[in-house]
Parts: sequence; C-alpha cells; structure tokens
Amino acid sequence: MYWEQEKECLPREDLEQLQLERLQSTLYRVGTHVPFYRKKFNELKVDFDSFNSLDDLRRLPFTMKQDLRDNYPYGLFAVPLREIVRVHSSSGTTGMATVVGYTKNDIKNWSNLVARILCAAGLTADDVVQIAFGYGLFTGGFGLHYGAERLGASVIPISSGNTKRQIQIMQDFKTTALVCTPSYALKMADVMMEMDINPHGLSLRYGLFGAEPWSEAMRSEINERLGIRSSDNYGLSEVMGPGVAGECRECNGLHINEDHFLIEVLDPKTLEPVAPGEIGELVITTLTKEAFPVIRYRTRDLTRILPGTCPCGRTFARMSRIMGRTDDMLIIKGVNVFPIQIESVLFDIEGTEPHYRIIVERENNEDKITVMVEVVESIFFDEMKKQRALVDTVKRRLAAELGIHVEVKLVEEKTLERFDGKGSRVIDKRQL
Ligand code: DLL
Repeated sequence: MYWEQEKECLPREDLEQLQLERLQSTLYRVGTHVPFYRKKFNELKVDFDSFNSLDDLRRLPFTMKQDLRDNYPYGLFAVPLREIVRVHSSSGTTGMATVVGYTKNDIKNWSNLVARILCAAGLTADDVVQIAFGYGLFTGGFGLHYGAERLGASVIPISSGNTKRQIQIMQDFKTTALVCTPSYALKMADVMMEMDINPHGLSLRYGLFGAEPWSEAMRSEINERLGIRSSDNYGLSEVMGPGVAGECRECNGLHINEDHFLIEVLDPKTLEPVAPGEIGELVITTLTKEAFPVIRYRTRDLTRILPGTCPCGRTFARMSRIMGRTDDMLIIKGVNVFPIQIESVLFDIEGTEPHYRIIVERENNEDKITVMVEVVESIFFDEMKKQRALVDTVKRRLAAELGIHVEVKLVEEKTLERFDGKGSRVIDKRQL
C-alpha cells in the first residue's frame, strides 16, 4: 500500500537528481535569507552555485543543537514571521528550548509525509486513530494528527495522560490504531489489566510508536499484550517532527522519506562517512522546508543503513531502529553502554516485568551501575533462593551483553514510575 507510489518507488537515479535540484534550491534559500548560513558559507568559501553533485554536500558546514539555541527564538528562520503559520518548540530538558517554524506549504508537506508513514504501516481511511501524544509545543500530537486526517482516518485527538479515560474511549469509540510512545503503550497494557479489560477483545489492530528508543523485544511484548501489530516511526522537531522515517508492513527497518531529507551516516568522532551498513550518527539536510531549512543537522541519533532492497517495492533507503544517542551513551568504567542493550536483555528474561531503571553512581572513584527491575508478584514474594537465582541470571546475561559487572535489584511490581510521554530510564548521579 503506497500513499504516493510514484515518489516512494522512484528509481534511485531519478531520486538523486531530484535531491540535487532540491538541495541547490535549499542552499540558495538559506544562503540568501539566513545570516547564520551566509556567514558560515562565506567563512568556508562555499560557493553554492558550483554545486553539481550530492557529494558536494561534504563541503557544507554542520548545524548543531547549540546553533539553534544561539539563534533563539527566530534567528534561523528563512522567511519573515508573517509567512509562518505554526511554531513548535522542543522542551529542552538540557539547556534552552529550541524553536522551529512552518509555512503553510511546510504544514502541507508535513501532513503528507506523516500520511505516507501511516499508510506504509497499513492504516487506511477506515481506521479510527487515537492520538495519545501530547498536543502542544511538542511535534508528536499535531504532527500525527494532521497526517492521520490527511490520510482520511477518523482521528481521536485525546492527547496524553488520563490513561483510564483513554482506555474507556478506546473501547467505546472502537479505536483501531493507537499512536503514542512505546512506553505509554506498555502503561496502557498495565492499566487495562487493572481495569480487567482484555485488550484482545478491543477493536485495536495497529500501534504506531515513536519519539523514544525501544527494542525489538519491547515490540514483541507490546504486540503480544495488546494483540496488535506495531511499527516504529522516527522524526525530530529540528528537522520537521514525526514523518522523517517509518516502517512499512515488512517491519525490517524505517524507510526514510529521502525525497524530502538527505541523509548521511557519519562517524561521530571523525565526521567522515562510515562504511556502508556500519553504525554512525544520522545527519540530515532538509530538501523542501521553507521556514526552517537545516543543513547537515547532527541528530546525535545512532543508526545504520540496512543493505539490500525491501520487498515492499519502496526505493527509499531503510535505517535500523535508533540504537541510542551519542549523548545517552553511558561510559561505565570506560566501556560504552547503551540503555537499549540493557532493555533487550531484561525483556528476554522470564519473570522480569518491562519496567526498569538504570542508576549510575561513582563510589571511591569507581563507576557503579545498578539496574532496578520490576518482577512479577509471585517472584517478589518467593523464597530468597528463587529471587537470588533470578538476580544471578540477570547479572550473567547483562555481563555477557555489556562486558561489565552490573548490580541488579528486584523491586515489586508497580513501584517504578510509569511514563505518559517519553520515558527517562537512566539516572546518572555521577557529576562528570
Ligand atoms: O520526538 C518527534 C516524534 C514524535 C517522532 C512522535 C515520532 C513520533 P523531538 O521531541 O524533537 O521529536 O525528539 C527527537 O527523539 O532525535 C530521537 O533521539 C528520539 N526519537 C524520535 N523517534 C524515535 C524512534 C520527536 N522511533 C528525538 N526511535 C530524536 C528512537 C526516537 N528514538
């Protein structure tokens, strides 16, 4: 099922020609209208008139989150404010918030790209889509809302929170597709149990989850508990919001909407391209954005481009699910640890619940990592011997995965905080 077959299945050669033309006009737009880029282009002596190959991209400067902050709020906009019809902002958990803007045409493209992703995941105009992402400055709620409307689906703009009411509405309104973070989907499964509602008896068939990292094991858990088929979708506000990439029904990587975004996968240290198929940092250049184009935006997200073609027929490159962020990688005793590695192990062990916290401390100048994991009631109240056996299994599996020793603490079900939006499962107490 395609939303725009002729674009989604463009022969690579035609796609690259289109990308080059769009890149040239984006460079012209930012070079003329955004002082930040004009200055950078001048400093680097970039003559964007001489761009005639996509490889020339490597001559261009990078854009970092800090550049957005330095130009807060409107300094990087490429159009006057009177042409802006929408503003979003990222919450800025670290440092100042960043602001992005959209023209009418940007909103049209955005809705269309989100509709593409919903359609690729299997949704149609017949679906009843419950959007449980926050509506507001966060791009998740409005981004998916406009896309689902563009698809022609019936949209329930419930926003996040008030989980019991979400479930009641899901039941009464016969929701067929749930859109939220994967952690909120798991919370819903828990609350359904508390409410004595069997998810398999609902009309729910699809889950469209994104906005935070999740593992394949978590997907299986959600699919099984909610009786749905879930797919991953990726985006970030600096580049547009949701709609940058999403899985088709094959669920073997996320197709990147390459006619609107030019991507590179670079070694985060050397900033040189990694070998094909290797993991690196995703760097994105927008090709059609009018209000807020970005050149070589360093996402900090780690992924790799999957080799081969997809049986679905789309020619857009596929990236693996996000494997972590360069800035959420923990360095424990010099070893690189990604929270997602820990999640994958925990989800695989019988008796552990899908809720955990990772605590990192420094004791006597040495890093210590403790994983708190909820366990099913029967184990928590079991004899010490059985508990100890489970702790040993978790420790052993984590040591094998990470190559370091990890402390493990079992906690009773429902003791760890649940998340309605993006989860934050790491508490790093070291003040490094
Ligand atoms: O989270 C946009 C979005 C909303 C995407 C709804 C998908 C669904 P930001 O708040 O700017 O925008 O956060 C962007 O979230 O750089 C990634 O680190 C992370 N992220 C987003 N989608 C995924 C995903 C939205 N599918 C940041 N898997 C990004 C892993 C994701 N991480």
